Amino acid sequence: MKALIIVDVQNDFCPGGALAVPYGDKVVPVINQLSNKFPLVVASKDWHPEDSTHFGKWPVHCVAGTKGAELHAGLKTIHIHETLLKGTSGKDDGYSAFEASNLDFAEYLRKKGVTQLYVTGIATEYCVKATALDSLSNGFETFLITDAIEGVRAKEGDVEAALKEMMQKGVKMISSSELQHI
Ligand code: VGL
Repeated sequence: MKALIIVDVQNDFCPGGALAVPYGDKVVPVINQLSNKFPLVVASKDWHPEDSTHFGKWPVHCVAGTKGAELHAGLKTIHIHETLLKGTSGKDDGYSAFEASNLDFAEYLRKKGVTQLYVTGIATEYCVKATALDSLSNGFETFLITDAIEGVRAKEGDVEAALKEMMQKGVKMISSSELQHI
């Protein structure tokens, strides 16, 4: 069984947000086209306390309960079965959806009979990569939907390096058009 994870498609990672990813919102229509094709869809949210140590590395973003932490208003949520909250402790970065504090994501997927996880969202070099690599280490066949992700691009080459690392470790690359008839 297949599942789709939508990583951090939140206002603060989209243009106008506190940690805006260039073109972050471009993933929204692509994900909307895909979400009804999967029997199980889960979204993750960065959900930090105001005084998180994570803000030593990054501008303050996705503070729990704020507008910036809400999912992008254009994202279709009717197919989302669960929302994972991560980075909640104030001490952890919470890059991976598998670090969620409100649900053991790996166990949840196993109980539902999921064997393949398809990864989408923001941002390619951080939360998307961490989620895809944790998916592999938890034994799921892992796919990255390459036109449904966007990178921070703090430095040139970061996105390409992240894609290469994921591929070398066993993440399979697929485009949304290849998934139209699953
Ligand atoms: C993220 C940087 C800092 C992400 C989160 O969602 O990829 N990136 N916090």
